[in-house]
This record gives sequence, structure tokens and C-alpha cells, in this order.
Amino acid sequence: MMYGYFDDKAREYVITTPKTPVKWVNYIGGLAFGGIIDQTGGSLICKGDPALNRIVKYVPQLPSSDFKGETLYIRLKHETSSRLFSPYFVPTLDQYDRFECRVGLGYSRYITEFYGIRSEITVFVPIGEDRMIRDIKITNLTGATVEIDVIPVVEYTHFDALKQFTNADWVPQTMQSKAFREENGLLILQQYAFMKKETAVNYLTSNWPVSSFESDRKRFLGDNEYGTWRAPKALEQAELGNYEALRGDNIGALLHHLGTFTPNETKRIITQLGQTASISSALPAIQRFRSGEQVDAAFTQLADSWNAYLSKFQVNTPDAAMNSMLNVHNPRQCHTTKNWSRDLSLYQLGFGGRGMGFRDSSQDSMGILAHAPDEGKALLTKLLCVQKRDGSAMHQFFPSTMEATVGDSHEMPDRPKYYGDDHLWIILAVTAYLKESGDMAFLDQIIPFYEKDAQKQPLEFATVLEHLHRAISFTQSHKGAHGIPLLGFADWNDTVNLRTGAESLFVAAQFGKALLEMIELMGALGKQDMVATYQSYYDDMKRAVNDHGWDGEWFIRYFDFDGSKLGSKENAHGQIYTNGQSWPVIAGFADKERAEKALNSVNRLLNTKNGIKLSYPGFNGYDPNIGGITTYPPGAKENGGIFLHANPWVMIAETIMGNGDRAFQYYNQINPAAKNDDLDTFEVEPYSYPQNILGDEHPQFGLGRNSWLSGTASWTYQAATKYILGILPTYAGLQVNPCIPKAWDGFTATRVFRGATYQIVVNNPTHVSKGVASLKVDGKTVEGTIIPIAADGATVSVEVTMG
Ligand code: IFM
Repeated sequence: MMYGYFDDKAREYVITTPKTPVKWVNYIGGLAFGGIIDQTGGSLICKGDPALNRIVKYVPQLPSSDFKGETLYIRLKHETSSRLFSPYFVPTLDQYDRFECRVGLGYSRYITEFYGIRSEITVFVPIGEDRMIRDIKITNLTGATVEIDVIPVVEYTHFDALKQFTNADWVPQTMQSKAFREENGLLILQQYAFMKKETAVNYLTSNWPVSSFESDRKRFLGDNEYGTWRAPKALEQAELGNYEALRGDNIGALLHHLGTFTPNETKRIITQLGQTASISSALPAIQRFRSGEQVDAAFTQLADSWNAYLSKFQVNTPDAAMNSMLNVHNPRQCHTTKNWSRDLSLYQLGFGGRGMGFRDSSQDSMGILAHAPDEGKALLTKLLCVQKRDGSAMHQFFPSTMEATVGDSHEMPDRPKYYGDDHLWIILAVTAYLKESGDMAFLDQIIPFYEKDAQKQPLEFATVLEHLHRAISFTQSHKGAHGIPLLGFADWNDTVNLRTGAESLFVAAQFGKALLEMIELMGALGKQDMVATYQSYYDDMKRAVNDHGWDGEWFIRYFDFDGSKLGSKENAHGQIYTNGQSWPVIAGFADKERAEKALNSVNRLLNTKNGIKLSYPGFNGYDPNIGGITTYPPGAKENGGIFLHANPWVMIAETIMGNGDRAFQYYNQINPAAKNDDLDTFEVEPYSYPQNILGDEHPQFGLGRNSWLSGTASWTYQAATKYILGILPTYAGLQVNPCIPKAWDGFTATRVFRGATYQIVVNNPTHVSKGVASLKVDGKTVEGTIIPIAADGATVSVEVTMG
């Protein structure tokens, strides 16, 4: 069944029913202030830190029909009758005549019709503001004159998000609310935790006179009488109780009488949910955002900023679903992962166990470089502060304090406290940034290494370049019995936790790719001695992988501490791993014959119509010596599930081998936009990549889970743009070397690179997959596939003929 459609012109996905298989969400604002809103109006908002400064109580585990965080009630009064409903459908669940939730760039717009009342509600966080706006326009379509009351409601959480659920004594005693009455009947309903009231006050306010309010959930619902969110007892009365909560479950509910609506009359009311240090300091801004013109201007500013972001790279390919994703939703998801890492989604609940991931954010940064290299640089600078002086990296960190942790490895005292792969990602990310921006001066920036207790151990500072050298040297000096890098606690696959001494062939290949980048960089910097050194590291690792890692039809994935293999035909479970095959090709370790065999094995043993599984066959029982992977049933998550993040690496490997048809097949089979006609099995949003889909060993094959915050966003974007469309930044200029389906006649793209705009037309008259027969730049033939760097501000026309 379809639940909506892509409106590419408006850059929106339009959900046409509230009854999606699970909640479908959108992100508004950013980590500084913002969060998630779902298609039925619920919200999960925080400021600066989802764990330590959460504002709204949203419990994803509750059923879809339940109130979650926020809603709006409309009380409609005809001459003799009155009716209460929510224009968001939840929590009143009334029959609707029209329902649209337009999922836009940094906003959602709800256009609904219930009982002849049309509501159009735009929800967003203005850029740089600590407030969420709900811009509500209500129109009377009943044909009669009616009266309308509007009651926005928010349910607060304790700022310490986890405490809210672990302590029902202290938490409710600390929660308080107070009304701040202004002129003309306007009112700001404040809410705070007692000990924080001098520093952080939440508030709900509007631009209409408030007739009455409520701040205590028990009183609003009529909890003593088992009142519900669907039919709060307080709304059976003409007015709310004007109660300022002194404890308990705090809410904000503001009753506005919008008065009489003649037929077709529209009235507009704007609410603000915000947080401030003091209401008096926030008053000027509150006042400003009560004006419709100011709200319109803030919305235009938001739209302009997204237009600027997306305009850096637009494509027109023969595939509509690819165009929807590459022009709007995929770069948007990349920006979302860059903002939130893996911290706050409906699956990763931001309660504080995690924060931002070093490996995750390194990869996320690569997904936004084409659009916002400066934002990428800012993130990389933060990440480099979390690298240790030995070159390895802390696994996770909290952005508000920059305190870092060793991730799950702390749970197993006898295991290494580092991950074999973490620090190598930063090399791929920094070199991608340099190629995109040409900002070689970044290499000289001085950044400290991470020190948990800078009082005890003085900070050590080094250049970015030195950080990269240390990353290489850590892996070079942490190898196992086969000359393959040690696994540490885990590598990219968090869930294979072998005993100390185990080796990872994934890290071996990732090291190879990082070395290729460093060799290129050292060449660009004219450091020939380092080119030679890194070339010798590369050659040694390539030899070790080929001497020990080949299993006949594919590459092995791990050597355990005792030398036994995992990811081999000798294993009963986990015989073959996807990353074990794609990465040796990406690293240039596999010769043609092995690369083809390995990728054909992926196709034969791991590919499904819903994507490529991470491994096969799945483990079927817990084995503490293998680790987290064995906690899942076969076909779920890393245990033989379709882990989408790993799919684009196979696409990239296929393009390296020149197989455009296969690369695109793999692209298309995980493209959520291509599933829009039949989402009942997939269930999650068709406009963002989920982290995983259950594999074919699982009875619910095809079910998508963990939407939005996944490295799939960055890597699928890179696979599609840099490798399938082949538009790849290099130190010397922008390269165009596509690897596309043979059936395509070509495609066009507009790409901004180092300040110049390249208008690229690719023709494929002889229907090949790969190969550039001619490259013309502004009408002149250029040798090779790299367009020389143009002047800042120039517009360059590029014509590529494949053949
Ligand atoms: O690579 C990890 C990522 O860091 C967090 N989610 C799971 C992935 C695979 O284990």
C-alpha cells in the first residue's frame, strides 16, 4: 500500500494518512535546539543535549494512538453542539476528510480537514533560535457560522531524560510551573525543574489572548476519574483551572477562544515552545515571533538556507527514485546524521549511553562535504580532539562536554579498549575534505589529542597532519600473528567481539585505503620519503591479506585469537561477510580474478531483492566468544540482516570493476523511494534510509528498522554521486568518470566545486557502463577525466561522451 507520494517540486514527501505502519518522523532545528516531530504532531525536543536537557516527553514505545509530547485540540461549537478533536488525528482519532503531513526540509506542514474545519499547521525551528514555532491557520469550511477554541498542549519531561523514567519520587517533586501574564491577555506558561529555574525555563506561549491554562496533567486529564488524552475531562468545561503546578507531571495547555468564524473565514494563531535562561531576557524574541510577518520571514530564511545547501549538487538521471533521493532526501539525511550522529531518533533514544560516535561522525562528515565543506571541517576539528596521542581514537563522545568514552568495550574488562577501525576513518574523512575544499592549510591546524584528565596529564597538541600520521602508525604497530591489524574490541562491525589477539581483515583493507589516501596526500605535498614509507606499508599489508586471507571463492573476515578463521567456508555460521569482499576491492588489494570471484560470491550468497546481507549463514544461539552478533536471531541486524550501511561499499567495488548494471541494481534495491508503492513489509519512511532490513533467514524478511540515523546515508550518497555518476573531487580538479547502467543514454548534473559551478552533460551513445571517450570543458577537449580547477564564481560547461 502507498501512504504518500514524493512532491519533488516542493522538495517534500507528502504523507496522506496518519495510519502509517510505524511513526514516520521529520527532524527540525538541530542539536542546539530541535529534535523530531512525527506525522501525527508528536514531538521530542531538546536543547544542546538529548540526555541532559530534554524538554518534551515522548515515549516511542507507547502505541501509535497515544499522546506523545505535544498535540493541539480544537473545540468546535455549532449553535447547539460542540465537538473536540485534534487536527493531528492523535490523540482523538476522529474520522478525517483530508490528511496530509508534508515532510519538508526542516519543517513539517499538516493540512487536515475534520468536521468541516481545515487546519494548516507549519512546524519548524527558526534558524539559530531556541524555539519551535507552530504556525496554525484554521479555516471554517462548514458553510455555517461556528465558534472555535484552540488548545495547544505540551507534556514536559525532566531535563535529565533518563531520570524521568527511573525516579518517580525526586523527579515529580522538582517540577514546577508558573504563569507569566502580559498585557492584552497574552500569557507565557513557564515550566522548570526547581534547582534549574535560574538557568533553564521552558515556556509555551502564543500570539492570542489566553482565556485559561492548565499545567498539571492530572487535573487536565481528570486522572482521578480515569480521564484520557483522547477526551480530557478539563476540556468538558468552558475554562481550564488556571493551576500553577507545584510538583507532579507538568504540562502546558493554553485555552484560546478564537471566536466566531463565518463560512470560509481563516484565523491564524502562532505558538512558541522554547527554553530560555530567563523570561525577561527572552521577551523581545518572544514578541518578535508573535508576528506573522516575522514567522514568514524566518520560514523563508529556512527555505533559502536549504535551497543554498541543495543547489550545490543537483542531478537529472533516467531514474525518478534516484533523482528524488539525490536531489532532496539523501543529502538532507546526510545533514541530519551529521547533526545528530546516532544520538536521537525513534530507535536511538538519546538517554545518554552513547552521544556521538567517532567512526560514525567521521563517515557522516563525508556525506555533507559537497554541500557544506565548512560544516564538515568543523565536525572534523571536533573529532580530532577525541583522537588519543597513540593515534587510536575514543569511540564516542558527548558534544556538550566533549567527554569521551570507550564505548561498549568498557563492559568487558579483559578486552582491548580500542576499536580497530575508528582512527582510520578520520584519514578518509580529512582527505575527502581536502580534495573537496583545496584547504591544505587545515593540515597545519593545531589540535590537542584527547586526555581524560588534563590536570593529571598535560595536553599534547599536534597538527592535523600529525594526527593522520599517528592514526597510521597505531595500526602499523598493532598487528597480529598473520601481519593483519588487530581487531581491538571490534571493528566497523560492533557486534563481533573476539578475544584479545584476534585480527580483522576489514581493518586490513581499510588501512590499505587509508594508506592510498596518505600516499596521494604525501605526493601532493611533495613528501617523497613518506610516499615510499607508506607504499611499503601498503605493499606489506596487501601481501599479508592475499597470502593469508583468501579462502578460495572469497576473502576471510577475521582470524580469532588462536588463528582460527571466521568468514570462511570452514565455518558453520558466518561463512562469508560482505565487508570482507567489498573492502579488498576498494583498497586495491584484490587482483582482477579475486575481485571478480569475491564480488560474485556476494551476489550469489548474500544478495536479496531487498539488499545485500551483511553475512551468511546467521548464528543461531548465543556465543560469548563471538559476541553481540550472536544475540540476534538469524537474519536480524549484523547477524545476516541486510545492514544497509555496507551495501554502498559493494556498489563502489562494482564500479571499480566497471559493473555499472550491478552497481545500480544494488543502489536501486535499497532505495526507499523505489519502495514507495508497497511499504507494508518495509514499514519505515520511504524518504530516508533505515539502518537495517531483516534478511531472508528471518520470517519478517524485508522489514526495515532504525530509520534516519545510519551511515547508509553518507555512503549511499557517496556511492551514487562519486562512483555511479562518477563525479569525484580530486586534488587536481573535479573528475567525471561515470559507471552507469548500460541502458542509460546519459544524465546531467550541476555541481559546485571550489566556488565554480560545473554544468555537466554525460552522453552514453554506445551504451557502455564505464569509459570516457571524450571530455570537453567549455567546448575544448581535455585529456583524461579531470576537469581543471576553474576560477571562483565561474560557470563551466562540461560535456562527457562515454565509450
Ligand atoms: O559501525 C556500526 C556503527 O558505528 C553503529 N551502528 C552499527 C554499525 C555496525 O555494527
